[in-house]
Amino acid sequence: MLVTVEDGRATKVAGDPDHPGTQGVLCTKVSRYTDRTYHPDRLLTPMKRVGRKGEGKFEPISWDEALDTVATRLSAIAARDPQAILPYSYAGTMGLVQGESMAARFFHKLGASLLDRTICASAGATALRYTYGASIGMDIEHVPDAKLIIIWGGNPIASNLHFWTRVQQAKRRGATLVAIDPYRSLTAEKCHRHIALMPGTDGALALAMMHVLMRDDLLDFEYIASHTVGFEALRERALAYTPQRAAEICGVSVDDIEWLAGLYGQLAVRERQPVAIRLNYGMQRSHGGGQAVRAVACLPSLVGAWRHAAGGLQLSTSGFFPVDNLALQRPDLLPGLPALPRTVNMSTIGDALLDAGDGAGNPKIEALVVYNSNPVAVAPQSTKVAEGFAREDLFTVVLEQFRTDTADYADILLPATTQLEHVDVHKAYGHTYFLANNQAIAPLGEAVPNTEIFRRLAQRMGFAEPCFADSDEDIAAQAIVATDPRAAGISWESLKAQGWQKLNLPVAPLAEGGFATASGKCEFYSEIMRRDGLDPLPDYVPPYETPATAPELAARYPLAMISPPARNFLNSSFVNVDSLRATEGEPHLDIHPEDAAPRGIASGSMVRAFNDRGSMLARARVTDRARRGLVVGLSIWWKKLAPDGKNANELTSQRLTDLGRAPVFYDCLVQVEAASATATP
Ligand SMILES: Nc1nc2c(c(=O)[nH]1)N[C@H]1C(S)=C(S)[C@@H](COP(=O)(O)OP(=O)(O)OC[C@H]3O[C@@H](n4cnc5c(=O)[nH]c(N)nc54)[C@H](O)[C@@H]3O)O[C@H]1N2
Ligand SMILES: Nc1nc2c(c(=O)[nH]1)N[C@H]1C(S)=C(S)[C@@H](COP(=O)(O)OP(=O)(O)OC[C@H]3O[C@@H](n4cnc5c(=O)[nH]c(N)nc54)[C@H](O)[C@@H]3O)O[C@H]1N2
Ligand SMILES: [Mo]
Repeated sequence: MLVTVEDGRATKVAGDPDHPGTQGVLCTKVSRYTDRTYHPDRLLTPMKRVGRKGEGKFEPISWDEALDTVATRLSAIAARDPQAILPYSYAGTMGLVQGESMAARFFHKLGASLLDRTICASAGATALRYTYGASIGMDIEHVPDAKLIIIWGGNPIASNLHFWTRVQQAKRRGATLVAIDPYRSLTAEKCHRHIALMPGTDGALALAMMHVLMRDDLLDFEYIASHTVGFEALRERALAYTPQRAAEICGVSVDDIEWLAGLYGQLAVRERQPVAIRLNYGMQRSHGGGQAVRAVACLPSLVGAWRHAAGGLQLSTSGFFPVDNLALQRPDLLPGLPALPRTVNMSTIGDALLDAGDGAGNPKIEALVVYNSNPVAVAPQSTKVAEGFAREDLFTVVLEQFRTDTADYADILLPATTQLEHVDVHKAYGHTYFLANNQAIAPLGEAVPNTEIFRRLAQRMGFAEPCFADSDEDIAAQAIVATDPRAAGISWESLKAQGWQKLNLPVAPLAEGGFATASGKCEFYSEIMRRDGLDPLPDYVPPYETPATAPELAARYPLAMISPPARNFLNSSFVNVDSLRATEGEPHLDIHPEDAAPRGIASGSMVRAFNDRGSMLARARVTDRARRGLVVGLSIWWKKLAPDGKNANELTSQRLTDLGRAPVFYDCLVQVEAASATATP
């Protein structure tokens, strides 16, 4: 991103036309980044709460008062049990410097509880680790040469624009595009074929595709023999998933499955053409999300798709980046090693805050320090999250740019800089370039970077290790493992001068195998999973909440609800930028005409979606974009900007995925009624 600065003020942001990954394009929301930075509601001084928790009444205080208050409270709690302190952070910035560097050092030295950062990607990352050994895959820069592109559980027009640009190039060159998505998203409607399965059933679909490939000998036997483990066992498993059986589970036609598997195998094996799968997050947000990713991840190895630069699969490229987490986060500072502090899962923060503790190794959480996250809006079952945050005996510190739903519960609010105002280094989302975030403007008001807040706190708490004096540039320089061949020629010095540098990777990284597993092969059968007490083969693990698995619940709440990201928001970021919120309008719920009619719901009317966990109001859009049995509420709205002060996470559950302990946002049964049928909220 290039920033134009005039008289110290950022006046324009634009994509860097020279960057091959993004080709000069910014997505809608980030192109409004200056509106966000200079937003009249920016938090510009430290504040202390003067109203009730959640009410949002604050008064400015000095940095000295704020830091003294925080240091005093944390020291007192740490003297009793540092594990009663919990950091909470995720995607506000995923920069290596402003994310988990100085913050991690601070909490490690303190001996605070560890946070299991599962809220987004851990189901799929765990599945890939078992299957490929790491989050690695094809380089999407070659996608324009693919002949078939399967967009599986992703909506790249909204959430991965730079990949979509390349998909369109491939389409112009004759590629077939397929979307696998319960919802006819902006992306699905532009694909040649859309397979609208029920949420959480992808594992069955992938196994039935394998069934067809095996039945019809559409297999790359040479690749399988040289670069995979467990083919015979996988064959036995897949043969149980006939297209007929999977069609019933997924709610799709047998023809959809036969057609897709046939085309995939025919192109890859018979015609030796590149076939690509972009696997995204949609399929990961149900009970069986981990195993679904594992099943899909086996497909390219069965047909030898990796042989081509434009073939294979990509979920994430993060495993390619040689990042020195030990230097950044300094886990060696933990007191009491080799024993570790307890770990708290961020995806069940509601229950964790409401847990009274047991006095023995599992204390009640007494202090919470939130940065880079808005859990009251984004974490599942948010009625519980808000109840936890409202605890009078909880001391809450929030580092923020804005007064979010979470900030409203803070005892102390600390103003953080935006990315125009600080230094950082980034891995990439879907491409393979390291990026430097150079500082463009001076911090606004009294805002300071996260790193500086933890540096100042460390000093007040008497943490004397030299790493607490590292500058942001020092930390940036420590982030990259200089000795790793993938980082040859890449250092902070060169990166900050050039802005971005591509990792040194083979053009088709898995063409000759070389997976990051212990065997060096793609593990259809995983001995490590067996040892971990898990099913060593991919399987279909049904959602928690379906008529088949929870018939009594489904009788009361017959509709499956998903709440994927809206195009103009970034999770809950940007929701408060008026121009972007105006484009999204208001919270909507898409519902199929045949589900709307019997409920007396007309397009444009207010509806209430509810289950035993909570409810939310939304404006109905009666549309066959949502398949029958499905409702879709694009997210993540700030609760306080919604008509009833609620969002989709009032309805989601705190249950976890089969692998990776991740949330199941899209495994959620609800009922919907016309809002007029209920009392006003
Ligand atoms: N504009 C925008 N871009 C973003 C974000 C954002 O909030 N806004 N968030 C960023 C982040 S943190 C992430 S993790 C990614 C997420 O972005 P994606 O990886 O695209 O994932 P989702 O948006 O969760 O879901 C994508 C699609 O999956 C579908 N889906 C839901 N359930 C299922 C299912 O069970 N199976 C299948 N096959 N499909 C399903 C949804 O209908 C949706 O159209 O996007 C990133 N990019
Ligand atoms: N229902 C439903 N819930 C979801 C999802 C979904 O699809 N549906 N998606 C899930 C996913 S994939 C993810 S990744 C999570 C994301 O959830 P979060 O990690 O909470 O991400 P955001 O909602 O973007 O909130 C980040 C906050 O960090 C702040 N911030 C940004 N930069 C900085 C900084 O430099 N310093 C500080 N101190 N603060 C900063 C922003 O102002 C913003 O309020 O939400 C999850 N929740
Ligand atoms: Mo995410």
